[in-house]
This record gives sequence, C-alpha cells and structure tokens, in this order.
Amino acid sequence: MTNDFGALRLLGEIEDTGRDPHRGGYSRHVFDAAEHDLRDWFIERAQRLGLNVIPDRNGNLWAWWGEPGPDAFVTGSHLDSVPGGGAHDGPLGVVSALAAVGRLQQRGFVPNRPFAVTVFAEEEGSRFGIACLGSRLLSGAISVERAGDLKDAGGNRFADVARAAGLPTPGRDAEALSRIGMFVELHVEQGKGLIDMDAPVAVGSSILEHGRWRIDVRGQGNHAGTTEITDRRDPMLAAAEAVLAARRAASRRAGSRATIGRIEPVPGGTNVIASRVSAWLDVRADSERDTRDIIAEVEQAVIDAAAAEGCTASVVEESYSGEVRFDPALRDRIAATLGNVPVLPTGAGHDAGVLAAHVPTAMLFVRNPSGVSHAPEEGADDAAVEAGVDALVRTIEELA
Ligand code: HGY
Ligand code: MN
Ligand code: MN
Repeated sequence: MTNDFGALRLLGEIEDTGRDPHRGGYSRHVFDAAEHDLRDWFIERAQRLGLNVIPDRNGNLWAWWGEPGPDAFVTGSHLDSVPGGGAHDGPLGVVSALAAVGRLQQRGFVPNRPFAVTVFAEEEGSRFGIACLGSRLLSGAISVERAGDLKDAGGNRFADVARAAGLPTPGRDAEALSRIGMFVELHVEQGKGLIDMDAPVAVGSSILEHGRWRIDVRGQGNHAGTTEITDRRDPMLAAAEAVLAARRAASRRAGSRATIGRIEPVPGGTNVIASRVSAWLDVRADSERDTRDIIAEVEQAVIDAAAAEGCTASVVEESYSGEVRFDPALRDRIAATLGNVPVLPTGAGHDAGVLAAHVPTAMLFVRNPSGVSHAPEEGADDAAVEAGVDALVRTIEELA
C-alpha cells in the first residue's frame, strides 16, 4: 500500500480548501462550507484507516482505533483557522495523527489501550468569539447557556447554528471527558524557538495567561465634511487610544503581549464619522497580575479618551484562561522517549490547554521556518513535519 497517509501528502489534499482570496491564507470557520469540507475529508481519511468516527454533542470529532473506552490515549488538534490564517495551525496536528496511525498500522502495531484521534471545534473562536469553544463546552469550562447565546458576525446564535449542524444539545460531556486517559497535541510552533534552537521538534511546557476583552465606544455619527472638529463626538479617537495604550502597557511588562487586531466602526463609511465602534483586545502575560494590570491601564486610557471626546466607553471581559502548566510527568516521559528534545513554552492557546485542567496533557511543537503564525507566511518545513510524525509515532508506541 502506498503511504498515502504521509503527513505532507495529507496536507496537500486540503491545501486548496478554504483559501481566502481577499486576505490570503485560509479562512475556515466552524460549520462554514470550508470547515464542513475538512470534516468530511477527515472522516473519510479516518475511516480509510479503519477508525470509527463518532461526533460528540459539541461538534468535536472522535476517530476511535478500536472500541471507545476509558483511559484512552487521545491525540489530535483542530481544522478551523483564524481569518487569513496559515495552512498548519491545527491541520498539522490532525494530519500528523492520521499519518502516525497509518505508519503504526503498517508496522502491525496495535494499541494496548483505547485510542482516538480528535478534531476539536472552533478552536480559534473566529466565528463565535470564544477560543477553544468545542473543548470548553466538552469540559464544562463554558456554560451551555453562555455558549448558546454567542453570536457570529451575521447575528446567528451558536445554539441555532449548532442545532442546524445536527447538535441539538451541546454542553458538558462527562462521558467523553472520562474516556480521555491522556491528550497529546502536536502543533506547528507559532514562534521562533525551534529556529533558535536549531531543532525540528520540542515538547511543550506551558501556555501563557490569556484574556480577551471587548471595547465599545459610543459617540455621535455625523458628516465628515460638514462637522467642525469642535463639534465632534468621534468614538474612533478612543479606539485609537486603546491600540496605543495596549502597546504601551505590554511594552512595560517583560514577556507580555497585548493586541487589538479587530476594530469594527458603525456604520463604517469613508465620509462618515462613526456613531460607535467595537474593538477586541487580546492580552497574554506570564502572570495574572500583569494581565490584569494591562487591561486596567487600557480600560482607563479608553474611558479617559472617550470622555475627552464627549463619548462613552465600556470594556467587557469575554474570556480568560490562567497559565497552563502541562503535566510534568507526561512532559518528561515524552521528552525522554524522544531523546531529550527541547522543552518550550508557548504564548498560543490550545485545546490541550483547556483539557489540562482535567486530564494529563502534553504538546509536541514542530519547527516553523518563518516563525510567523496566524498569517499566510506560517509554515512547517518538510523535514520538521516528518520529524514531528516520527516523534508522535514514538510517543504513541511508548504510551499507547
Ligand atoms: O489564540 C490562540 O492563541 C490560539 O491560536 N487559539
Ligand atoms: Mn491559532
Ligand atoms: Mn492552533
């Protein structure tokens, strides 16, 4: 049998799915056409490996190698992307898991414990605004009421979209959670650590503290050409101040990151003073204290700038996750199995970070020659991709 389950070949099979001609890269969002095509592709590929694919109540896919059961070895990642994202963030973990299963089957390996490959839903939160929505629902980290009321850009509620996708009762899934004995997620590195270390693969150690806030500023819409500067109540001034205040606050705290990458003025006309504007702030730091101090600084700057312009502003927390430390015993066992590969922290959130509160989790990172992620320039060199599959194969042989 040709090795048509090679990770590079599998990546090639989906390289045209969900391309974004406007932004570049890929836009694959939960339950949209592209993500639906990727789900179908994954199900077909998994079934060709003899895996039994069972969707759970939250839109996550579980491809079982043998019978579902307790204390399972679970590996996988996600297929959805950020708007204009790269080809590897998520899919690399999924194709590497399929490739590892294919290679192990060719060697006659049979797991000694239940084994599943998973695809988690809405990991990026690009459609409904909360990252890792599928694993947060699974683990109860978000209430079904709150999740159900989340809306996409078109005003569609998650509950209604999920129901239309055949998921009438999303929510905490104690049975699915209880089956996980350990979760190992392989992921493209989203920084330059492995470039600097000149290594193809690393084991993850931790994930930074991470929060998302929505900023709303309200003013008075008006005509750009007839409204004197002194007569304006332009909410964009406070939005602009938020961007600058975020950079100032993070720059003063080593290792912290604060980003406003999304601003939505209403009505959004070139010759129109906006009546209101929404902006979303993403803050990461290695302590809750720094994270909270950054948001407090930005909030005060926004409120002051809004008041100076005769506008009003509000800042609402949308999600918050504390620092994640992956299971030390699992981390060290995998690092030893792989011959003491580097151990790397990350500032990127992952489903493994959500599950870490419930089951032993670990991550494998694969070198990204650009060090860029959440952009079309994201990549993973072929040698590193193959090294990643090798590492996952050896981890499965050791632990499953
Ligand atoms: O935002 C993150 O860190 C992840 O890519 N969802
Ligand atoms: Mn991502
Ligand atoms: Mn990811």
